[in-house]
Amino acid sequence: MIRLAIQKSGRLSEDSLNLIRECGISFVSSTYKLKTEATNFPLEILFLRDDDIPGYVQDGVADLGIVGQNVLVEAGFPDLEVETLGFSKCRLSLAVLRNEAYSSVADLQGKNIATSYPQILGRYLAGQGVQAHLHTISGSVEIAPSIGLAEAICDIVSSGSTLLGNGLREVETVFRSEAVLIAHQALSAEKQDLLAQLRFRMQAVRRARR
Ligand code: PRT
Ligand code: ZN
Repeated sequence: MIRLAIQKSGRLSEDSLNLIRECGISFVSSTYKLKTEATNFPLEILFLRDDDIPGYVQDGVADLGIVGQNVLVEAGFPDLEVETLGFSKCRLSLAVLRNEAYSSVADLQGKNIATSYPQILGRYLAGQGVQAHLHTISGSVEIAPSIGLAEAICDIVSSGSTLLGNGLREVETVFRSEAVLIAHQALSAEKQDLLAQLRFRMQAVRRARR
């Protein structure tokens, strides 16, 4: 039996469940249950908050997980990735108020930047030789400039309409992300074999979708 952690409810949930089903794996899921067992494959599914998934897989509490690369890299475990899954594509971008003058990332020197991704952003800015004050907030990051908390933000963007709606302009792409399959690094031989079977089926699903 191999244990897979997926997001309980959020942007990754439906696509994660669909992928497992398209792999030919059947299970019953209910909104109240935090785990379920597949009926035709030795798989147990755990439903968790996405932020908890990398740590659980790193520790081996879960053998496998499905999570966004943004959350995986921010958590500090990029090496757990074994397969890109092609859904939940988005980018982590820097944005400033629409009317703010901006010509390059050097303009952020000494500025306050609100973000939920201090690790990824910190590395990016260091690579650009820019020193800024990072304010870590866990949600509603887009409101920070209009209430005077920060001159810029760094947050997840997909369509761009949230930035637009908050009077913000996207100025730099810091990181590109999609959902990935992650695996514990010391799986038993039996679990490695189950992982290989799952990856084979996931790759077939992706080829069939194209
Ligand atoms: O409750 P839990 O902690 O499990 O969920 P969550 O609220 O932390 O995450 P959730 O469900 O919002 O997102 C899960 C993952 O989906 C993220 O980690 C990304 O990998 C991916 N993803 C893809 C997105 C988006 N697109 C996205 N648009 N995550 C968040 N957003 C948000 C963004 O933060 C911003 O507020 O949507 C807004 C921007 O969207 P646009 O379309 O207006 O640009
Ligand atoms: Zn989360």
